[in-house]
Formats: sequence, structure tokens, C-alpha cells
Amino acid sequence: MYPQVSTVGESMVVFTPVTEGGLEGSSCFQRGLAGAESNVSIGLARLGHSVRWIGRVGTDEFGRYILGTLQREGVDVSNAIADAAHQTGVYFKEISETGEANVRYYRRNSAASYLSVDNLTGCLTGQYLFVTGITPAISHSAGSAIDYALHDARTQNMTIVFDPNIRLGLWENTSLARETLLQIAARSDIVLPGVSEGNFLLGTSDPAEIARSLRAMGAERVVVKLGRVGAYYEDQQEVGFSPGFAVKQLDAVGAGDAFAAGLLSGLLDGLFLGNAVRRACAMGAVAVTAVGDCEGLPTRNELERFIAEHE
Ligand code: KDG
Repeated sequence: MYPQVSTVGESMVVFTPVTEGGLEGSSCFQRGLAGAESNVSIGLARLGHSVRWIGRVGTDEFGRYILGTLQREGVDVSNAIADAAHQTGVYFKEISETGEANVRYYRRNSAASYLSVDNLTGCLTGQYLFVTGITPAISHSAGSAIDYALHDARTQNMTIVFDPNIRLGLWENTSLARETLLQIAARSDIVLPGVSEGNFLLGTSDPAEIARSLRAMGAERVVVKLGRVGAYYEDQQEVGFSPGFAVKQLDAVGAGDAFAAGLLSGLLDGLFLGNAVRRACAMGAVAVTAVGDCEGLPTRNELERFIAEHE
């Protein structure tokens, strides 16, 4: 099936302790697949959409695991690059009792950090391009690839969806992070910040003000994620708030990616923005009920059942 969505970014292997003691004390870890853009891809594929993930992994066991898993999920990896000279990135994650994560990255000089403009030439296709603020943070070369992707998507009339996904630990400094992410937001059609990301970028925690500022910069639609509370959304036609769903949160990592997948899915299905945001909130809620960055992403049937049970 021809991809409806293209996305580009770094995927990694994540290890999470399965015994007491966190990263320091635990001797047993569970392996999983991580990476915001591949999480979104899996979310979309499970909802029945066609999606292409473009990224660069090592030719090592972890790279093979990532590509094999994505393929089994139905994600198009035909343009992914296997890099024999560099390793696949890895990260470790311990989760607190409230489901918040403490992460430790081992991704410097990873295969993905060598992502380049050449790797993307002729690869982007579909109605939507989804990008995050993680990719420009990992290296200059990956940042140039994102710059090219935005340009190419614009030329092809694709709708650009941007999740800032701020990871300050990956940036050289905060002003470079702010400047780069605001530039990407201004070149995007749909921007999906969390409220604290809005505050970092624009100096306000007021969702309406965040949306207004991003729209004044050029974004057509803005959806501000308010965690378990729900989400605020705004475009030319609709302004509103969609409440969150009450669930027991086991692992918050990946909630924003599930949200993005739900939103894209709703828009691909032709829903109005408010209804797409409701689907996004439901996706985020289901995703946090399982441990793992992408393991909790529901199929379409599971999502519909969840929404019906919580209506
Ligand atoms: O949004 C979840 C991702 O952040 C996670 O899967 C790992 O991509 C990742 C990152 O860079 O933190």
C-alpha cells in the first residue's frame, strides 16, 4: 500500500529493569523498541494506516531487531539504511511508581546520528510528513536531513506535522534548542507541543496563548497536550478542549507519540480536528497503561472498545 504518512528519525533499543532496584540495582532488563517516530509509525500501522519510517540503524543485532519489528508491524522500512560502520543507539529507562521515567542514553555517534540529506532524497511520500525535535538534536547532519525533509515535503504539498519532543540533554545548549525548534514549528502545518514545551519555547503555559503564538508564526493547526487532563486545539474553524481519559498510568514514555498517531489517524479518516484530538487523547491514555515505549499502542478494535467503555 502506498504510504499515507512518511516519518524520519532515530529508533533505538530500550532496556527497562524488570526486577527491583532501578538502573543501578536491577540485574534483569527487558528489551523493547524505542524512538518517537517509529512509535508513531507502529501506532498508525496498528490503526490500519500505511506509513513509511526512514532512519538509520547499525547492521548489528539491535538494528536487525528494529527493522524486523517494524516490518512485522506493517511499517514500510524500504528506505531505511543499515549502516555497517556505526552502531544502533541504545537507551535505558527506569520508571517511578507514578509512571514517570528516568532515562540514560547511549546514542552518541549512533548510526542514526549519521543520517544525511542523501538518505532522504526521493524517499518522502504521502499526505503527511511527521517529524520531531529529537532528530535535529542528535547531530548537525541529522538536523540538515530534517531541514531537507521540511523543504521536500513543502514542495510536494505534504502536510507537515511537528512534535517538538524536547530532549534538552541532547542539545548543545538551550538557546540553540529553542531557536531550532521554533524555526521548525514555523515551517510546519500542525504543531503538537506539550504545555511545558510551549512554556520553554514561548514563555507561557497558557494553552490558548501557545496556540495563538504558533499560529501567528505560520502553523495552521496547534494542539497543546495537557497530559492526563486532555488537550487544547485550535485552527481557523475550531477551537476547543478535549478531556483526557482516566486510566492507571504505568509508563508515560510514548504517550505523546500515541497521541500523534491518534491525531494523524483521525485526520486521515477525515475527522474534524476536535474529533481527531479525542482519538489522540484516547490513544495516549491506552498507551500509558502498558510498560514500554510502543507496546501499549492499541489496534483499531482495541481503541474503539476503549473509547466505547469510557464514553
Ligand atoms: O517519545 C518517546 C521517545 O522519546 C522514546 O521512545 C525514545 O525517541 C526516544 C528519545 O529520543 O527519547
